[in-house]
Amino acid sequence: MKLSTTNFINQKFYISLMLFMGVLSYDVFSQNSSVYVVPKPLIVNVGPGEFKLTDATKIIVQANSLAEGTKLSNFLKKATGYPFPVMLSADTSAVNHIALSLLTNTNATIGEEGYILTVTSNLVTIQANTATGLFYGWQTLRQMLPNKIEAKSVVANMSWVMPVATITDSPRFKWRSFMQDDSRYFYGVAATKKLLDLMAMIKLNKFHWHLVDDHGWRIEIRSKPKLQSIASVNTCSGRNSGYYTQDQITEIVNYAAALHIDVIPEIEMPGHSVEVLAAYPELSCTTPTAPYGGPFSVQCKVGASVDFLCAGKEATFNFMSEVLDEVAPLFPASHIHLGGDETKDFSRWDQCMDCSNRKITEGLSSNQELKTYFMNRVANMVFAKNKQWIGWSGVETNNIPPANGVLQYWERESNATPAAAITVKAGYNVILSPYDRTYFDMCWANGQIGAKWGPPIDLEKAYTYEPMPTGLSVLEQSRILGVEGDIWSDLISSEEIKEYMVAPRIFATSDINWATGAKDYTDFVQRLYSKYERLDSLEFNHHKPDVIAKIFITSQPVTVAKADSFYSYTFSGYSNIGVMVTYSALTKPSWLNINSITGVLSGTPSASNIGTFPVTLRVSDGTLYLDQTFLITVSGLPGGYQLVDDFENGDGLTGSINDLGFTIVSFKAQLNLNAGALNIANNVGKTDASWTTKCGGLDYSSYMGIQIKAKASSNMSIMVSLAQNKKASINLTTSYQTFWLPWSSFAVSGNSVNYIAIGELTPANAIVTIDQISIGNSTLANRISDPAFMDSRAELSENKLYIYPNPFQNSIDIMLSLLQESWVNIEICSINANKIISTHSVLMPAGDNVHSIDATNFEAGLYCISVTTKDHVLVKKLVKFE
Ligand code: TNX
Repeated sequence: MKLSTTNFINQKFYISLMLFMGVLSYDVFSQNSSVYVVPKPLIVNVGPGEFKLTDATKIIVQANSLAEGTKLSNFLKKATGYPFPVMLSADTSAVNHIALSLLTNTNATIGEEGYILTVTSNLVTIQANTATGLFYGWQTLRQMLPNKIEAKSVVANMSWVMPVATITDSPRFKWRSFMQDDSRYFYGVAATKKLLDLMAMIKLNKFHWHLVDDHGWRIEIRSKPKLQSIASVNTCSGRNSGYYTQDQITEIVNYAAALHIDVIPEIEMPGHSVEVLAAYPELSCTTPTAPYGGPFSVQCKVGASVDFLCAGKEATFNFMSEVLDEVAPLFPASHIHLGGDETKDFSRWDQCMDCSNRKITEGLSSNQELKTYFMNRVANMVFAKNKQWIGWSGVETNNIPPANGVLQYWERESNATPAAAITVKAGYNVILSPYDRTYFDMCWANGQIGAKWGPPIDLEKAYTYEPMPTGLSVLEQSRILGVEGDIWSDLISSEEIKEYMVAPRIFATSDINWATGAKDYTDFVQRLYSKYERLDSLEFNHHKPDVIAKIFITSQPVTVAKADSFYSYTFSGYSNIGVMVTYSALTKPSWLNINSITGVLSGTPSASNIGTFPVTLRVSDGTLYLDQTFLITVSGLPGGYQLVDDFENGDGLTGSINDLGFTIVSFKAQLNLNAGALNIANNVGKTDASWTTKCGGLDYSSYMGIQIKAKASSNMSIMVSLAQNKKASINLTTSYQTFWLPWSSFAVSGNSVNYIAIGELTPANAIVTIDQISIGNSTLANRISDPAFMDSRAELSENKLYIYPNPFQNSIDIMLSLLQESWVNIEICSINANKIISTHSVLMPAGDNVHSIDATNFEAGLYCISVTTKDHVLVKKLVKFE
């Protein structure tokens, strides 16, 4: 499959000439993928535009995607504070939602774990063959949102946007594994879950749990109490005691399952087992003077003990059988790891009477054959539980694992790769974890903390590992199951150090396992930078890039703003040496402000700001800086109709309409900008007319204000009608006159700014319909059917637009009649919350249409519904939800 990355966003990154601590560094790179996702997705097509999460965004699911939709909702809620209701629906036509669905016809390209993620400006869809695919789809979605989406509590003033994109993705390897060694240092439930969380974000799917070794037994075996009371206790300096109860194991296994991670327990044998002998010395070899050795103790020092489980005694196999009887049911995964490594010094078996007898009775000629016998017997116990087993290299003979085991090669790459080729050619499955590439307990660099028996593993060394031997057939290649990253804990004495060794090298494990195509370290590093901030949000300690200090820009600019609406975008940068950075703008439009601490860009462009402007932002740590230039396009209304309800002045309708004792059941208004002055951009104040709703004078009992401010020389007419034969008197005032206008339309013309207010509705409880307000000679009806005012698209025919019922309850029905097929946008704003809460884009045929909007999650209050074709706001109505 071909990897193609297309980037439509015109964007360049520059690292300026930097003088730092006497080191001159010049580094220029350009972004080659504007989605910073690890692991790299297969096919990415980006932009233009963005999708924005709002407090009205819904998650649409069917029964079989409900679980993933709920997880996504819970994830997104944390940082945004939005509700993200999960709705069971087959109808995915409404906008402003994220729809998760399982494909009804299997898509072979994406396979069992892949997904197709489509982000448009008004909806997001994730499709997959399986729930796992949906899960990985939202892991990608998650990484396309601002880094702060990982925050554990609500982050204010954020614009939660992701770039418009289509991503088709599936993994290269199916065994994408990470190992944690709990024996040498016991991490406990919370730390283990934290690692699983990180693994899931980067699509690792096997958690290999090294639970037992010389330094501690960490899984409760109820039939073997001394494993708990003796083998799990390690009081040596730098080590600790503890074990996972079976309930905790189940808790973690279930937690992992929700993250689509299988947990593979490792029960080491026959070496690396001295902690078992400390508890049950009778399982050790005979000595020249006794039936078994000891006393043994749970080990302190690094390195394997020479004392193994005795291969001659039946008690050893009974012990293993009883242990596996308890272990196997706790782990639903298909495999159990049986260790089998590092039994180089067989001196104990050599001197053991029981082992000698075993060799004689079984016709075994070497200790290696005795070990094979040992592994065969235990492997058969595993098979009896319908599971496969895995062994570390060292367990095999001539590259062939005993008892059809999966062989995990840990030798250095130069040995492991050719050995793996032999094993797979012989028909066996292999997992690769060469210590010089994947053992993340190795130091990052010489002189730093960590193991030194292999080479330092920096990020590049971790990332550039290519596991596939050359010259294999497709079938043989499929037996290379995948790569494992390993965190051994021999030299680790805290969770913090573990995390530092793990991150971000674990991202290399992820990319190697998932990404197809040529490795590109620069691209990997670029994708990785934004993950440092995520690790910070996840409070996951990490190693920082091992280069001279640099500033990185980690945000994905969104470059479209809309006139008259609030624009907010978080510009984020990162200093790799942890120095605090500040933000500034070198060039920017005047309406845009930047917060120097948070990097939030915000402002409200007016119609006069329509156009495209370069914005150059600078992130700086005081010494170094990095500039990023991008273009912001302010798109406006193309002229024609505009009704501006800016809900300013305290939005007097909020909560007060009830106090007034009546309900506006519908409101249609249209401003006819005089034919010669349709170009908004050319007009002072940028709207030829505007209206605001407010309770003037704050005296609700006597005055409800709808103020209309019109440009000089405008003609206005206001028609007011009352429903249900109610009576009302309407007081219209201008700045220079007062008119009483019962039951009729009223026209005013003037040569100065006119203010008209409607007030004093009597009696209380009258239901009023303010049917139409127009400025100019046209009425709504003739304007919308007049092609001269409209573009070539169909528009509303007649003023047939009804919103009912009102007050609405669980749904709002919008009825409108079109002259011909047209896209119609419906925007619902909450007057109480003073913001747009939901938008719908619907392609409607000519004729009468009814569009229903689910309002079950709306809170009681007043809403404004505007109906737009193209960019023309045709009508706004006030409706009420009880
Ligand atoms: C090798 S290779 C081990 C572990 C140690 C690790 C330390 C292999 C299967 N075992 O027992 O913890 O090195 O780096």
